[in-house]
Amino acid sequence: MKRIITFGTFDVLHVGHIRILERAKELGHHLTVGVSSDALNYSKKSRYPVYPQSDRSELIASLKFVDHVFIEESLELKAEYIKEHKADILVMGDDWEGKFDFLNHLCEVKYLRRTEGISTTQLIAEIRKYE
Ligand code: C2G
Repeated sequence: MKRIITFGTFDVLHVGHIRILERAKELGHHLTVGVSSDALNYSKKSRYPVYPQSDRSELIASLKFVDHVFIEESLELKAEYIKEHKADILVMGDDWEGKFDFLNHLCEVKYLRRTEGISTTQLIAEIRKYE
């Protein structure tokens, strides 16, 4: 029984988000997702996500391959979250390649390939064209 944990903002949900969560779940039996808080996003990017954290976590929790969702309050708490949720594998997108290898004494750390050609930033730009 392998427990997987992964993290993300998942703003303006799209197929890249769905695919990485589905592939993360295929690595084990139970998938926990840390959805980053609005405050964490603001501190990193100086803007709030389009969808508030309550909507983002509700959308992620509704996916059939997601078993549990919690709010990620800080990027620095990964070790605590891994222990709290008893994760055997940490999954991150390959844009984070190598960045979380220091956690491999706690669990296996895997980076999965991102879906090319789609991103929340691109979608927002596309939608703006219709204004
Ligand atoms: N993703 C993907 N393909 C895309 C876009 C995103 O596979 N085209 C993946 C990312 O690699 C990530 C997840 O979808 O694993 C969520 O993406 P973001 O919302 O951009 O997450 P991010 O802001 O990188 O997470 O602790 C990490 C933080 O929560 C930040």
